[in-house]
Amino acid sequence: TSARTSWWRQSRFGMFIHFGAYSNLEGEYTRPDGTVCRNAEWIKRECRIPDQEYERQAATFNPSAFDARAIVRAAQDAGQRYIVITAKHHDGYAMWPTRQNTWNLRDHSSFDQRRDILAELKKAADAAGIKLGFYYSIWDWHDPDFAGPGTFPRYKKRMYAQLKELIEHYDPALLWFDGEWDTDNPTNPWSRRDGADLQAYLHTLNPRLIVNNRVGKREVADGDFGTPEQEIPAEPVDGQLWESCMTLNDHWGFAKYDTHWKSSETVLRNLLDVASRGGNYLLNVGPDRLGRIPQQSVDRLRETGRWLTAHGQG
Ligand code: FUL
Repeated sequence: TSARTSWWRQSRFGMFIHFGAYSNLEGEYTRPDGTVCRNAEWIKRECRIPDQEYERQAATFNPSAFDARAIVRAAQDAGQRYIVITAKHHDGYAMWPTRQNTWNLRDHSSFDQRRDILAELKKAADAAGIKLGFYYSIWDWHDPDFAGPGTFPRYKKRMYAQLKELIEHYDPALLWFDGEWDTDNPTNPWSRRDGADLQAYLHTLNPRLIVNNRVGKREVADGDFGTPEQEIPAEPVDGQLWESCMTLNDHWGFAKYDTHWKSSETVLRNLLDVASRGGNYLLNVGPDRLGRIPQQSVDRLRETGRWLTAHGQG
């Protein structure tokens, strides 16, 4: 209903954070023969990194410089009112201490075992009056039950359990699903019906939860809002709420070689363009392997916020 989505509609500007085990590679994988393959959050698949090798590198992941308060401050400086962070991307690696497997930041890393970055972010966001949401990939490259013959129900059960953990432990205001499609992944068993069932289930856990349309098949009836990616649509589709998500350079996850930054003028123009058409703008940052938002991103966020404040929009 409109009361449920009211905070989100009024927010207009949010921060997307792509951070996961892939960040540890910082966009580059050196093959055994010495050649280098580049990618960001898709590096496992696009560079065909063998499972064991990807697991080995993830075990060294130690984002010791992750600073939730600094991240929230950067969002606040930009005039952003909500944050959506990848709790689990396609590589299946959970960024919280899930009890459903050991493929997570607590059990499979070199990170301080007492720390929980989602809890830290929740605390910092609450203190600043910023809403927190989680990105969660339905598609999972790591869990053998995702694509195993007849094993999808088992996967789905674990996925439900993980989402219950997220909702009960961190009380997110929003869930941002992804990986529901079957173009890159023809064997993706996710159906329209799965989407509707999941959405209903989530609302039994928290009736106020806002959910994007990738929970189903990106149809107008799916979730609460449409999710155009790297583009600003001219018109909303059938009056559906929408949020345009965009990178600040050319990648979602950290890629050390990517210096193709948008100017703060471009960011601002996009934001005003989106807002004038009634949408939300979800602008991405990709922390490095230590958990730090690149300075180029921080600078652009600050410049955008400065303009908004100077013009009474901050
Ligand atoms: C896409 C994903 O495949 C990308 O890695 C990224 O997360 C983007 C926001 O959504 O579907």
